[in-house]
Amino acid sequence: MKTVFSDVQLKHDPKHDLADGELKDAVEIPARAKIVLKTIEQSGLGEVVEPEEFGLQPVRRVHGQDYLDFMESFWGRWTDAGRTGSEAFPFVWPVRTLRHDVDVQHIDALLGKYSMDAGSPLGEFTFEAAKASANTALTTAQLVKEGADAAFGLCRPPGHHCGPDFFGGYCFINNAAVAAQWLRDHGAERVAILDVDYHHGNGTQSIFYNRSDVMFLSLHADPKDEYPYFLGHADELGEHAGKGYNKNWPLPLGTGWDAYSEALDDACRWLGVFQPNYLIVSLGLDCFEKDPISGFKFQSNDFTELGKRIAKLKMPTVFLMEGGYAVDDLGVNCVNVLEGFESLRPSDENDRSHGKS
Ligand code: Q9C
Ligand code: ZN
Repeated sequence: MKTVFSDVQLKHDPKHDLADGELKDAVEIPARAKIVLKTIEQSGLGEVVEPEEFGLQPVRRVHGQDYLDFMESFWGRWTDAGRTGSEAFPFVWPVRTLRHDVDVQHIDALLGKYSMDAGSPLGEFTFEAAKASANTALTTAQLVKEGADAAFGLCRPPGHHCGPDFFGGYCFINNAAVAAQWLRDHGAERVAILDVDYHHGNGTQSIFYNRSDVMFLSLHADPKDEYPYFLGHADELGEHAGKGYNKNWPLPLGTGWDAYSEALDDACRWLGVFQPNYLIVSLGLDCFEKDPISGFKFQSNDFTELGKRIAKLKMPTVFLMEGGYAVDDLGVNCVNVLEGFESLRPSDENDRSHGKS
């Protein structure tokens, strides 16, 4: 299968990560994408192609114009405000009892208004890289729409924590949501998103929570014990038209492949009933036992099994990278998923465009 990636995605290069009461070294770094790219190039998976430019129109289908305007204008405002730091961290939010109706203009107020946490540094090139990452997701979806059985978008920065009008969890544009909406806008009746990142995909869930045309299924560390804490619980089943089209499998810290695969089988049954035209996999690789910020116990081989299980669904599949921070092993773990998939679905035999020109 093809991989989509652009070097522009490397321009988001955060230095710090506010975690555990300390300013630590950032973990969502360009080296993640570089090692995945290198391992893919050394594998027999297939060509790496550059994303096409889709512009902001498909992104606007998911994110509010005011949020996108803020992201676009952020660095200018930051430097105009005399800030010299190379990256910004929000630190005040309009929580209960504070006003949402005030038209805030101060840079620190705007940072709080449009974010969910203080752990996602925003730098000069962050939004440029996020737009390139969204183009990668869209190009990957387009390859599958045009007949590829599957394709891999090496998205980075990731997307699944980012909501309609806020960034957070290292995410600035929700790549999976943008790709799902684009497939809907280009003729697909039903799209499913299977989120296998270690963290709950709160942004993606929220974007589609009231809708029956995009199903969201997520397996992740129980938010009782893990970020993002405030969403991702088992009783979140969708609302209004979306009731019954959202499902979470919160799993205990320490979960390994055996328990995980039972939940995954359940998720696959949901997908079998929904019968989406396309499956988008939010492919986090942070369930790995050596992930520095996570608490699951996947071995590298388990990622191969994950790929095989997804292949058995027999659905046109758009893989989009999300998290995963054990940089040294990230390439192998990612390629294991994709090769596991291809071991049951060789891409040359399954291309749905065969016979077409
Ligand atoms: N002490 C993704 O995997 N920070 N985002 C955790 C740990 C948030 C992860 C702090 C982790 C977000 C896409
Ligand atoms: Zn994650």
